[in-house]
Formats: sequence, C-alpha cells, structure tokens
Amino acid sequence: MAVFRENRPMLSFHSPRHRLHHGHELKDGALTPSHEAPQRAEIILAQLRGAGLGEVVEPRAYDRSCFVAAHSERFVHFLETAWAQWAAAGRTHDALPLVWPVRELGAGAEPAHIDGRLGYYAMDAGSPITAGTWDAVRSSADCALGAADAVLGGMRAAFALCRPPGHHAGPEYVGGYCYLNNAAIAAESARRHGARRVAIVDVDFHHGNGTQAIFYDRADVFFASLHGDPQWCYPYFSGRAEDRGRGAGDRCTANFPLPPGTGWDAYAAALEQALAQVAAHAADLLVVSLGVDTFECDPISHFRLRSTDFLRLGARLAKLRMPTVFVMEGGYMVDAIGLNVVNTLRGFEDAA
Ligand code: Q9C
Ligand code: ZN
Repeated sequence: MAVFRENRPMLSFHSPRHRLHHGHELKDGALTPSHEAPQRAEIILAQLRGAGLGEVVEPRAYDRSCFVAAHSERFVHFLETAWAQWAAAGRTHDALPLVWPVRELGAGAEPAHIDGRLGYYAMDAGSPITAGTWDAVRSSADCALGAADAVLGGMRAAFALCRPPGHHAGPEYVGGYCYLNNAAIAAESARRHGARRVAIVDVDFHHGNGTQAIFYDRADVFFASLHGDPQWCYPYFSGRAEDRGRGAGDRCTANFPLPPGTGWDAYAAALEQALAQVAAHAADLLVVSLGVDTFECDPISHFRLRSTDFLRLGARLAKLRMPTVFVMEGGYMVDAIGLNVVNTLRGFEDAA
C-alpha cells in the first residue's frame, strides 16, 4: 500500500442511473423537489469532462455483500424491498416515514407494516424512497467501490461522483438524502483488499453521523469531520467535539464543530488539526467525503468558503501524500457545484 505511480491522471466514476432517483422533501410546509436533485450530478459531470482531470468511466455492478459490509443485512433488505411494499399498499407518491422509535418506544423490533418499517430504518423525513431509488443508490455505491478499486490498484487518486450521497446513512438507517454510506463502503472494501488502516476526512458542511456510527468502535478506520455546530445545524444530534470514539475506537473519531459563518481562515485552522490526527493515524488510504455545501452561497448551509478556497482545500489534502478516494457528498448551489468540485480535485492534482 501507499505505493502509487505519480504521473497517472485521476480516474472518475459516474453512473447515469443516478437519474432514477429524484425525490421530494418537506420544505416551508409543502412537498417540493429535493435539493438533492439529478441536476447536481449532471453539472459536476459536465464540468469534470471539461476540466481535463482524466477519464470518467462507469463502474461495474458490485455484489450486495459489499454494501452489507457497512450496513446490516436486514437494512439492505429493507432498501431492496421498501418501494415494492409501499406500492403494494396502494401508494404512488414518495415513501417517507412519519413515526420514529425514539427513546423508550421499542427500538428493538421491526414492524411489519411499511409505515412502521420506514420509521424504523430512517433518522428523518428527508430521504424519500421512490420507484428508482434503489437502482440509483446501488449505482452510487458502485461508483465509490470502483474508485476504491482504482486506488487499491495503484492510482494516486480517484473521484466517485456519487449521487445520492451517503455520509448520513448509518448501520441501519437512511437520512439526510443518504441511503447507503458510500464512503464507509469504500473504506470497508479497502480494508478487505489489503489496506491495514483507512482514514476518512469528511468536509461536507453537515456532520457525517452515519460514517461515524459505522466505525465508532473501531481502531482500523479513523474518522475526522469538520461541520456546522450541531447546536445549530443538521443533523443536530451528533458531531460534538467530545465524541471521540468508544472502546477499541477510542480517539479514532475526531469532530470539529464550527460556528455558522465560518470562512476559510477558521476552517483551515480546524483542517490543520484534523489532518495532523490523520497523519498520526498512519493509514494506507484516505477517503475524502467531499461535500461542497460549505460554499458561501449554499441554500441550506452556513459556512462561507469561496470557490477559490476549494483549490486550497484540495492542495492541503494532497500534502498528506496518501492514495486518495474522493467520494461526492452534499452541495446544493447547483450553479457552482461543478466548479467547486473541480477546484478541489484540481487543487489536489496541481499540488500532487
Ligand atoms: N433546512 C447532505 O449534505 N435537511 N445532506 C436540512 C435544512 C437535511 C444534507 C434542512 C440536509 C441533509 C449529504
Ligand atoms: Zn451536507
């Protein structure tokens, strides 16, 4: 591991099947098309192709056991069957939960009715399941697995243009537009193919609660996240600086909650701290959960990074000198999403 041929360009993975997922979310009292829309990936793809950052290829289809490596078997089964059960109940609109097993409500037993199952396997009502969702979700995870394979095969870096995103999806729940945790699936695949340790750096505006949960007890996968302070920002219930891992994974999670309004200088200072811990972990492979919703004009987030700051972000990540898998997460200002992603990758390549 950690042996890569310097001069090969980055390879990117994209599947057109992402378009099969285009759900709705509750916003301002009404169901409206989700911020997590097909256009996001289309714009990134167009910009990527124009940027000369290397080839864009379609990943092969991976076996479901690759997904079960990061999630429970019954959760993957739920994702596979939820729409059919919803449709069999006569519903034609997006499947969304409206009841959850909080605190003393029994979280131990999975109900049989689809309305109960939806709540059992979800952390919020922002992750709609539609007829095409599972196919899109699978193809998104395939992109992450393809990128991990490329880097394990000797590439310095690869970009998985995942859509839908993944970092809010936990061992057994969807949430925050996420269904399968693409970054965790890539990290697990790397572990099973010879990487002794993996580091995940999550730079999406929102805390990567799902990724944290999947690896919270483990020492072989280090997780660091910079995000909006959960006191004020989604997902509200995770991402505190005090949360640092558990058991064998004690000190293998590092959270950097930052206040709304954070710009590059304060962000870069926290990034230095996070990456110092990544370097100390001595991993064989780096997975970057790349959300660009830290952008100053993002419609649902509250940091103030400029487009040129993403060049600096990429350059700083390259300084780790690690084989790197970029996994696309959030970013909702569609006019700038392609530029901000390409700037991150270009900053990385130019510094590499
Ligand atoms: N008005 C990702 O970036 N909804 N997910 C927040 C704010 C959920 C974001 C509502 C945001 C999830 C991958
Ligand atoms: Zn986000």
